[in-house]
Amino acid sequence: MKLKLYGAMLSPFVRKVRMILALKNIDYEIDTNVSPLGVPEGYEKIHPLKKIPALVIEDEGRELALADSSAIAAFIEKHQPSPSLYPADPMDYGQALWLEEYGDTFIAQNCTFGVFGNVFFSWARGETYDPEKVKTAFKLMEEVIAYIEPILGRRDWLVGDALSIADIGVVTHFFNVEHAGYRLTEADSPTLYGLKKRIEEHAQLAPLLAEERIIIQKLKFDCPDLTALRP
Ligand SMILES: N[C@@H](CCC(=O)N[C@@H](CS)C(=O)NCC(=O)O)C(=O)O
Repeated sequence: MKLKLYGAMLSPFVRKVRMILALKNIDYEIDTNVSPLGVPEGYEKIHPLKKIPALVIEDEGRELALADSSAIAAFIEKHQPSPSLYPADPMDYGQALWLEEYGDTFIAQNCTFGVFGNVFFSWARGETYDPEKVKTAFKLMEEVIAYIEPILGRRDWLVGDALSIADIGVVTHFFNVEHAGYRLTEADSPTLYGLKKRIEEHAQLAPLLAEERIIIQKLKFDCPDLTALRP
């Protein structure tokens, strides 16, 4: 089976898929020439909404173009169940799916788009970011922390006792906030900070983040320090 992933590596959703592929040690090709700044002609045949990521799967003469990180993640799990990123217990499974969705929607719209989207894409367009949008995003980040902290409690992972799609789907967004100029601190949330650190230092995931930092350096992105905008 041949897999080709489409999407720029700094996208939280592309990172989500790359982390899953790395954890399962699956080989794939990647076309990073597709981003919110522009997609190649004909990309709508792969992703009708022209978003990233998309995954094209070729297997014994069959071809499938899959759009949306959650559909891609579920496909990868079926394709290669081990190590499983979806809890076996039905209630844990439901909770993991919900937390993935919470990351894909509320956290993405508020934290990623309000901080990284605003700061990084303004820079890419030669414009100045809107600090008010960053402040609003940071207020909403407090809501996220308040919701996530009791779920995580004193455990290592959000659901059950192993790294799951829930951890990846939630934490991916905090790497975008960091790329844009704010690194989550222990004072923000000791437990979420700990979870992010476990992912950041994970032997199979750390190289992906290192690769992203090199991309940022190569782009010569003038990363601001957003600390003063925190409430
Ligand atoms: N729910 C989708 C979200 C994908 C998404 O919004 N991707 C962003 C980049 S991070 C995008 O392509 N934005 C361009 C657009 O909305 O036109 C997923 O999980 O794949």
